[in-house]
Amino acid sequence: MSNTTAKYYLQKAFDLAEAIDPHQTSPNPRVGCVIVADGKMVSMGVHEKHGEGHAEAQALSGELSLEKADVYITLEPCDHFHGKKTPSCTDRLIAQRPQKIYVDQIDPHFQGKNIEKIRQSGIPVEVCNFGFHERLNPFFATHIATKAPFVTLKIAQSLDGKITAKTKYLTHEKSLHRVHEMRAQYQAILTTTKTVLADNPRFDTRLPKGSNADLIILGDSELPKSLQIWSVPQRTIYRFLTFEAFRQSSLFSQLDSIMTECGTQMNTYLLKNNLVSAINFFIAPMIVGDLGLPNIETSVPLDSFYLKAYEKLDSDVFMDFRKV
Ligand code: AOF
Ligand code: ZN
Repeated sequence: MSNTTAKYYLQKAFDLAEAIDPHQTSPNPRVGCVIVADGKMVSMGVHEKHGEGHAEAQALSGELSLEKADVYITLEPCDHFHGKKTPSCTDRLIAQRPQKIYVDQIDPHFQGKNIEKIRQSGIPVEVCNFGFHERLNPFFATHIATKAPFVTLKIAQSLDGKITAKTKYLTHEKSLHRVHEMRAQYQAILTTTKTVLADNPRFDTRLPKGSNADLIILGDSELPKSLQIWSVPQRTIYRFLTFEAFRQSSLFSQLDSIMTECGTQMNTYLLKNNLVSAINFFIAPMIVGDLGLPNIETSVPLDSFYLKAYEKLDSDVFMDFRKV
């Protein structure tokens, strides 16, 4: 089997998983699986919801003979562990004996030991490392490795680095839409009482499909019930006095992903204290001058970040910087 064929079918498995809202599977990763026999895709499966069937289990349901079939999965199959909610995919694959299994990446939970177990049973397994799993689940990978969430500093600013202006929004419709897509991907949004009082935002996901992230508010100011944040359904609001208090809480280690919607001071604090995994800039073609507040208030070298992607969003520019 050529590398190109493995990539083609793992891409199919990736496409299935990419269509799933990460909120639904969280804290589990998004995983896709396709089964191929005689050069045809005979079955596919995807992990749709935390606690429910895994991608392999979905693809293997029904009367499928695997004798001449290859199985492609974006992640190493799972095995038993304390508190696990579904049966072991490793045992199921061993019982159904496919011809060969292609896995994109190992699961940091299991570190390749399930792949060894399958190989020991006589079924060949190839680990391809095309990066599909990481693209599907950057938060899962960071959270498992560090027990801390993946924090994205979101900054919408003018060309001269100002985050406020006379208008309510600096950036344009496509950027605002992208921010709503981001809100559906993260488990929580981090903000401050200062930002909530200044902007009266909702911090919800205004998309036909997509759930609301929970909201973490730092600061001690009172937040009157008339503010819009209180009228958003189906999300929890947590309050902490400081970031340090939040960091010490059990919530911090449970969350796999946070995006920020903060002002100058908190942006500076998070960057200076090395608490950020990514910085997403939305840059509007506007010079605000001394009519606005700066994105960050001190000099912070960004040597440990690289530019992962950039994109033109109408007349705005989006830049995604990631920690090396
Ligand atoms: C897979 N296929 O589709 C997913 C996997 O509590 P459970 O039974 O849902 O198991 C959760 C663990 O299984 C999760 O932490 C991760 O290591 C793995 N996820 N594995 O074989 C899947 N979603
Ligand atoms: Zn599984």
